[in-house]
Amino acid sequence: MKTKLPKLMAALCAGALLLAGCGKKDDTLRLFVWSEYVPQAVIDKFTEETGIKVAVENYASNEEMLAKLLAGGGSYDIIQPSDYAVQGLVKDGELQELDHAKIPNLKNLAPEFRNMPFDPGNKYSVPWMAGFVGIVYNAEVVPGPVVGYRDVFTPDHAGRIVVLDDAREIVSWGLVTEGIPINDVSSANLAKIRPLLADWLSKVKVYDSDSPRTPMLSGDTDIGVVWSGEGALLFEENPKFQWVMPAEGVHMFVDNLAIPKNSKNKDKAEEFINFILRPDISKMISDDFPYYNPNAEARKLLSEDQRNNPASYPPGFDVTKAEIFSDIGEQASEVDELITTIKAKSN
Ligand code: SPD
Repeated sequence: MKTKLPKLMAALCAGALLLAGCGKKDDTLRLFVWSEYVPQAVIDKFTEETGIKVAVENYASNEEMLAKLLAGGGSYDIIQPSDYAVQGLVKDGELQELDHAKIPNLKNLAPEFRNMPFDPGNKYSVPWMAGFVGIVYNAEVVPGPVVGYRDVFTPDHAGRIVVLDDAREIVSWGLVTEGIPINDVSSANLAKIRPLLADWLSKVKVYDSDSPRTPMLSGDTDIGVVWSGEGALLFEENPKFQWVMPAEGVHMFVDNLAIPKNSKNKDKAEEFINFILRPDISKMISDDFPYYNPNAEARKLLSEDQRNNPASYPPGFDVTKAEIFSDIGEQASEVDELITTIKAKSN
């Protein structure tokens, strides 16, 4: 036994993900972030400048991220939760408090993106990008006018529609169409919008939260309800892809960086957060993923074309008055169940 023990220890050390206790600490920064949101060039530049290695894992919804994080299925140093997810994580004590002295570039954020209601004082989170969910359509095929959700889910477009695979988002389209506030997700309100959503979803061809622009580009779909960054990329590709802020109502989402309570690399995580708040780095993010950039200094570096993209910066839309999702606690499972059931029935 005595002779085998060192070999066993060596094997365990070699195979272990976290090497603490084996004389060496794993100092790779582990990111768990939305797909199609963090440019590889940004990661590479961070590693080049700091020597810190980065590993990236992706998800396609807040719920997917929360399920994995809370089940302890991964060991992450940075996550990228949206507004309502930050609020829930803070409430449950799942995030580490940020040391603002280590993040001096916080000053670059536009005032309206500091101190947001889901995290007053940016105690636990820092905005990455903001955006909207709206309608995109191929004007060469869809004659219009397209002003709201009701113009998307018509018999004419049946089988030619792409939508986000995101239950909370889909439910919000039904709620605003029925004149119900987006955060009023009671069982009674869900029952009220069920027939409308069942009708709408029966006409959907593709559910895609990762890259809903892909079926639009390939011509598999003609119209869809997608993230504004995806609409902006389509518009950049070809202005025949028109962007519409739905007349029934639009909310804004704010996606953030935050450090989970189990991260052992807090200093490096804060270094990364400070890095992405640099105007030149934040511009690199906008170049690849043209969402609404909350970094006022970075926005000054954008080209006129970037600032005039109607999906990135919708003309006349006042972000300071925009509604934002809030944490709905236990009701989240009812939202998920509603959409899962409807989708299963329309298959
Ligand atoms: N591909 C990146 C998509 C980011 C979308 N933000 C999520 C908002 C959820 N309410």
